[in-house]
Amino acid sequence: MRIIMHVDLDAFYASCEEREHPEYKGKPLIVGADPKGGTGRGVVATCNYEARKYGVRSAMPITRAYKLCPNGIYVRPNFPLYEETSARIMKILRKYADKLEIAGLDEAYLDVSRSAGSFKIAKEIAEKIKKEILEKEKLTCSVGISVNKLIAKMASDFQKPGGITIVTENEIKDFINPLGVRKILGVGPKTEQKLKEMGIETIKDLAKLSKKQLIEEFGNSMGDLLYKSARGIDESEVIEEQEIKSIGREYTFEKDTDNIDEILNTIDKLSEETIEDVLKSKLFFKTITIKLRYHYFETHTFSKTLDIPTNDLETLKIVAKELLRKHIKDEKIRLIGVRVHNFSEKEVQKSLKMI
Ligand code: DCP
Ligand code: MG
Repeated sequence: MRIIMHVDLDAFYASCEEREHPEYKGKPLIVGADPKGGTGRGVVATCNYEARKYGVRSAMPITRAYKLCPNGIYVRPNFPLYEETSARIMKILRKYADKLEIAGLDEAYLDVSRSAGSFKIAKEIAEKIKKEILEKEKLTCSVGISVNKLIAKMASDFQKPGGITIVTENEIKDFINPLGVRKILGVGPKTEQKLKEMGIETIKDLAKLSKKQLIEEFGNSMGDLLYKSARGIDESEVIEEQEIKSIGREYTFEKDTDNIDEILNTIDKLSEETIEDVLKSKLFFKTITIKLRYHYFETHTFSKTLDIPTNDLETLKIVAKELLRKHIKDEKIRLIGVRVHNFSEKEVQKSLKMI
């Protein structure tokens, strides 16, 4: 039997901010765009549990949050802080796992089948993890423990903040039946809406549909996912990522800018730094992605995949700038990023190089 743990930090960005600014504690705190007295653009990234009492939620327009909670503290996200904190937390988690899969800045799956051997020991490990993260990082997390990733993730969400939820094989059905279909990883607002129109709201409802029906309605891969998930089945492994997935650089402007020369020069600089790392890694990339974050905190990424792998600086600069010119809106930019991925180890003959 497998024993899989999902660890998810509570109100992650907001908790990092509270730790750095103890004066925020106990007050509703919203991390995201500037509400500008109710006229701001952009969305809530996250908020602490005090703010959630007012109905504020992740991804909600900041104007709506401001209506719900005008007296809250509103701060812009400090991504370097969250990234550094996350990296230290993942290091802690790694010690306890046979295999660790980092699923986001604030969440990871741990395969503890061998090191725990039983749910009882797995719970003790979860308690140790919570204690160590609290002592070292002053942050709380919630943990789900079950026989696969799907149920472990649902379980970590079940008693937030701070809970440890164990769902054994025999308990899976009762645990998932009353949950909304949206709790299934991979089910977004569109699938949720479509299911709702079919009269399906809970996982119990979903389990009544045949595999054939689901595949007809949602296609092979989503149909199969829905069919298996409704039965608590998930065979996917916890996957350690050792190899480099992407290389890139980001820059936050001192002052938000719409000066196109300044933006293009920055892309050149970021491209140069990126290529330095690419050359060190001896890798060749096929895909180039730029990231644009506007002053109101909306973030977009745009990519282009080349026909052949390269490590060429000029190619990177040209494609990155072409992507920028094609997609930039007439708004001030807060952050810009250049990233390359889709690596291979072989270069194709130089004479074939093309964009
Ligand atoms: N996040 C975001 N936009 C979203 C959802 C999340 O920017 N729509 C960011 C902010 C969160 C972090 O990702 O702090 C982790 O996401 P979670 O969904 O785990 O949310 P939280 O950790 O904030 O809260 P919870 O206590 O519910 O886990
Ligand atoms: Mg979280």
